[in-house]
Amino acid sequence: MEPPVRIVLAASENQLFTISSSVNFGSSHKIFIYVNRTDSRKLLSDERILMTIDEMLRNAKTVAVFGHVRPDGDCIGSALGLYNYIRDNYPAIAPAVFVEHFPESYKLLNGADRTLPEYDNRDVDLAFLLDTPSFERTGAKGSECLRTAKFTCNIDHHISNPQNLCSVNIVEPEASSTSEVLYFQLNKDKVSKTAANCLYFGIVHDTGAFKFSCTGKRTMTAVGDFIDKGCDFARIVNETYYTRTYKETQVTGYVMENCKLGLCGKVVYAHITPSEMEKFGVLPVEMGTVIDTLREVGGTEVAVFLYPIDGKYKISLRSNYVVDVNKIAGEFGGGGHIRAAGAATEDAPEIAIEKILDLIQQQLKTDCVKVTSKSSFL
Ligand SMILES: [Mn+2]
Repeated sequence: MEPPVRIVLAASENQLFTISSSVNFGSSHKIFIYVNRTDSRKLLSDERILMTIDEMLRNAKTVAVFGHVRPDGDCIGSALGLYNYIRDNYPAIAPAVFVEHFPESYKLLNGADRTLPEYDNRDVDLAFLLDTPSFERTGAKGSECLRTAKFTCNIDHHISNPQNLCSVNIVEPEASSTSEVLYFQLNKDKVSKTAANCLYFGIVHDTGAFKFSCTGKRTMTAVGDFIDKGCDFARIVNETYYTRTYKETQVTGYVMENCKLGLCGKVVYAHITPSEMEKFGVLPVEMGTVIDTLREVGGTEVAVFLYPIDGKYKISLRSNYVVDVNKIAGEFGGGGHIRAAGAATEDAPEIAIEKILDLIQQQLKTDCVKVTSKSSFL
């Protein structure tokens, strides 16, 4: 396998703009890597500023990996994929993965039981920030480490990413997942079955098991490679994506029973209050998949779900074909992707939903009455 070829396209005073042609299967998919030249922390001399992840790892003794707050499948999958890649190929490095609490079902991934919930102030040569588009969204107190580490690297696929957070920023908004971005930056021959399991898991979770429009040819190329490596693909989909705990099943049923349709049936929306969550005995981390069930309502373009978290409401937004929900999340100080985004609000859920419906209405250019029907078992 040939190593990625990186070509410098243009250089300005502050930024070296490069394109990597590591994609060697005829796709027009482009990878842009921004090397932050204002960042004086360097492991390598300036002439060697363009480097692969392997080059970064060869120059580091201590490595830490971070993700975002309330980590999802792609966050954990990419972090553990990198963890296993380092363990398999760089035995002298003991990588530390700092991630917040994640669902029990993710624990079938190798290394999931070795993760640490909070950065412990250790010295770090090389810190990775995965699946995270801002320092505010960094989980496990990682932003402290990203400020002090000798060298930092951000690998992500959020369209809201400013692409200047770290020393090196590998951000591909067109990619299905951070796990996909990461895989094409690694040496494929050095990706083991265990690392492949983690990256496959991340891709499955961010593509809704390959049914969201972010799924691309390259996504499937990666998955084909993982299957060649003996990845446990059937088990991972069944046991992590299509499995819910009993409590999660009950609370999902409750939300479905109370969801409403708006904008002539183009929007399905729901919210749950703190006391209702308490009644079901569920934590915010167990609410992450509710939106995926909500968006299954036929004929809808957008699904909106609000649930309480840290004294505020988390807004989850999903769209199918037309509405840019990243833009709507941006109105609330959040972001994400065009078809999947999130934010937090201090508004009461009814008020926030009213605002969201207005914003969707502007994009759909419909003059429908906002609320058209209430779902009910009657
Ligand atoms: Mn992701």
